[in-house]
Amino acid sequence: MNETEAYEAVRHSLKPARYEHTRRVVQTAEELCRKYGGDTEKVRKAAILHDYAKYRPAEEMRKKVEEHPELPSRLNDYGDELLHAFVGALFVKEELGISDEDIIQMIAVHTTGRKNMTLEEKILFLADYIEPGRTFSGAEKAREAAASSLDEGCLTALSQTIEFLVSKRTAVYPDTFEAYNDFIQKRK
Ligand code: DGI
Ligand code: FE
Ligand code: FE
Ligand code: FE
Repeated sequence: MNETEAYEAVRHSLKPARYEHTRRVVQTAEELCRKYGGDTEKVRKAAILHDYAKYRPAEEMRKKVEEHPELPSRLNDYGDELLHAFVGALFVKEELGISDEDIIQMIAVHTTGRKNMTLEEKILFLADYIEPGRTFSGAEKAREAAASSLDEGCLTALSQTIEFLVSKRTAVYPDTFEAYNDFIQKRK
């Protein structure tokens, strides 16, 4: 599947505003690749497809988690927002025939992050958080951090996400904490 076909697939799956978000994530991820390296072609493809499952019914995604032993069953205990990333990674494999594991993993961890993220995973995770359409308080702080360090950008995004979830009394997925701890412990 080439980029044009990938864009077509998401254009039909996403609302117009979400499609525009996707285009900005691709642009931002490409800029981060230029600055910090990484496989631009893979990052672009993952960025195009990253929110592919955003509008799938939560019930369908929860069922998918139950049916698939390769997806951790605890995913169903953390609210529906997480599912589009992990289940979306499975859908792009099954429905769009994407077979590149690096691309699939980038999509799977784009919402939560994880311990030992690859360069490309960090870039997509951060691009999703700082694309120019993100106007929430904190996005600008993450942009500033990202200007001098990819890891500091990710750490800022992770810590603000955790603060946000805690302020809403929402459960935090363990991978999000593990990603946060990992960046803190590797901080120079
Ligand atoms: O899909 P997007 O809106 O572009 O962005 P995203 O994939 O980063 O999803 C953001 C949502 O995910 C937001 O509502 C917060 C939620 N989220 C992020 N990390 C966690 C989380 N929700 C839970 N329960 N636990 C997390 O660790
Ligand atoms: Fe997302
Ligand atoms: Fe399957
Ligand atoms: Fe997104």
